[in-house]
Amino acid sequence: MTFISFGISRMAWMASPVLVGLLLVAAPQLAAAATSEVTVKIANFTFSPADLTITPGTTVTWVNNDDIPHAVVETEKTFRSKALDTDDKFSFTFTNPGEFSYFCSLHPHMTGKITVKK
Ligand SMILES: [Cu+2]
Repeated sequence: MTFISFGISRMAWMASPVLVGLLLVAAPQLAAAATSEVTVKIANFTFSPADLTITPGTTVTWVNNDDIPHAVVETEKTFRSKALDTDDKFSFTFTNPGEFSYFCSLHPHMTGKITVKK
């Protein structure tokens, strides 16, 4: 009995620095992810801002302020909205670094870019 409880407490003692280390590594990233939200307006057939740089974990929300429908489609189909009517929104959370070019599938001359930098 004494031997078993000694074994468990020793395991817990060995594991705790690892757990604390994991929390220290994970906590700042969770906090950053929770606070990063950016809006891209769609108005007058233009994405605004059309060129946006963010960090991983950021959620971008597109809002259609025009009186006609628009859609947001990434060139390599990383994300794709349905047709957005007036005041409709579409959100995508970027987890990986990279450049993401997108356009409106209804008006392909409307283009924008999201750059995700570490
Ligand atoms: Cu459009």
